[in-house]
Amino acid sequence: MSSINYAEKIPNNVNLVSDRTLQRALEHWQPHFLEWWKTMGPSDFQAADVYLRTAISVDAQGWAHYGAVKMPDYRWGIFLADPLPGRTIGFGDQMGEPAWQQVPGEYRSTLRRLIVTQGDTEPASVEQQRLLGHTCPSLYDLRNLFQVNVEEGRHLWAMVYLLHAYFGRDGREEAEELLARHSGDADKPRILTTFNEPISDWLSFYCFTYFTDRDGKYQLKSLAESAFDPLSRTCRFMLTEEAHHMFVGETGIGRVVKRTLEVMKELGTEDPARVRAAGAVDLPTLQKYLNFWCSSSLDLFGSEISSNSAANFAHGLKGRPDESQYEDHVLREKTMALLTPEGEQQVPMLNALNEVMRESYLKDCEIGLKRWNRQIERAGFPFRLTLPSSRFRRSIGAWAGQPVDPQGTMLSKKEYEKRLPDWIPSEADRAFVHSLQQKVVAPGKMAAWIAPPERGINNLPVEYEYVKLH
Ligand code: BYC
Repeated sequence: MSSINYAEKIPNNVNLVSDRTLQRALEHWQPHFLEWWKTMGPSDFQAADVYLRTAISVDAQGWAHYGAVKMPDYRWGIFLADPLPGRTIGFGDQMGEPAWQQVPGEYRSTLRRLIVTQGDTEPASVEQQRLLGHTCPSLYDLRNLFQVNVEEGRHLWAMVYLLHAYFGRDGREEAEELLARHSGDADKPRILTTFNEPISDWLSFYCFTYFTDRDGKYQLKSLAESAFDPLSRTCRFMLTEEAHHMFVGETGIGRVVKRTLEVMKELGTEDPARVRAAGAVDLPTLQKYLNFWCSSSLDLFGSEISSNSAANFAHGLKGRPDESQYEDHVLREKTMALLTPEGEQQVPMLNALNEVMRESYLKDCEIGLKRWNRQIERAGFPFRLTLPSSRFRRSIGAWAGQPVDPQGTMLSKKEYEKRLPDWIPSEADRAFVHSLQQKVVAPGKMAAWIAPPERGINNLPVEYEYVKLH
């Protein structure tokens, strides 16, 4: 197991010191990153001491290090999972051949594009969340937000390392561009739509970490299968960090549900207006937020029928998550039935892989829903939260722009437009959720619309002062 060298300017476990040119290039990028962090990262709080975890090695126990850190001093660096000796390509037409330690010329631009797209999402999410600290529901949540933010910053480092180390001058230019595009910027937006949506309240933050970070899990898992071994190794390590982000989402929504149920029981009613008047998020509003972020994240898998996905798989660039669970790793003979607005089509399996991923993603999304619905059922209320159909409110693929309701039923355009505010947050819903957002920073105290977590971080009590504000 390789340990991480923190003595160097850029912490790393890739023996950066042995490649002076690369080291210098990355040291040149480092101040640009820090400048970006200061201007586009969390607004204020840069002088606060935050109880953060920092990786000290890349194995499962590597998270041992927790301590108070000022965010700009966080040791962002380059950590790759250890190489698997003799690793071979696990899928596609070159299956069984040795994995690549360098980028084959013919796949250079496609791989660069995949890495840039992945890399672009990481700083984008930090930008989307930059104002949330001002309305944190507790110090515990504030700390979790910042943990997520610094790790997204590190994920950017992971992709920038690959660009610098393997893509020469083009890669260095792309690394600069990753800091030049900004979430929601009219002239230079982030690449994928979801990462241009504002996250201006904590309910959106929990939904984003639940749904969008889970897309991250699926995309990283599929890139972890890549024949390009450095990409595979860096994604494998990123996945260990991703798990905490989804935890923040799942427990965040669970705590909102818990508080809402307490209020509903106290009042003895399900009436959304009365729940709102008592300062909690009514369940129909929560459902709208789930519909919004789930449907937005479903677009991140790309089109149902995609020649890009076919080529990426056949060439060994991007596999399916947990590729080894499947029997057929070449997929030249298989087809899949896909429902499009024109009816059912038999599509070569290679071209349907985005949909295969989207389906397994949706199954994974059900886990939280089951848990939250169990809470509601136990409290004795008939309401059930659901996931929208993967045909609802799509902007990419066969269902893009189709007037489909959250159950997946096709409507007339007029009917759809009329009913859309019943399915996703309206201006009034957003204004209501915003009105609940108030900064609570007394240790152990929570905003009134959310229940406390069941336990604190790293066995510390919930009352611990996770962020020292000075
Ligand atoms: N928005 O064949 P198609 C994360 C473009 S999240 C805008 O349908 P393909 C994170 C596409 O680029 C994970 N454009 O799809 C989470 C293509 O353009 P060109 C991020 C889109 O190529 C939380 C055209 O449409 N990781 O890590 O099979 C916090 C046709 O493409 C969109 C990755 O994205 C869209 N939603 O797949 C922090 C992995 N969808 O080529 C972080 C890397 C498609 O015609 N990227 N387009 O100009 C990929 O694997 C693929 O690029 C995609 C698209 C899955 C995104």
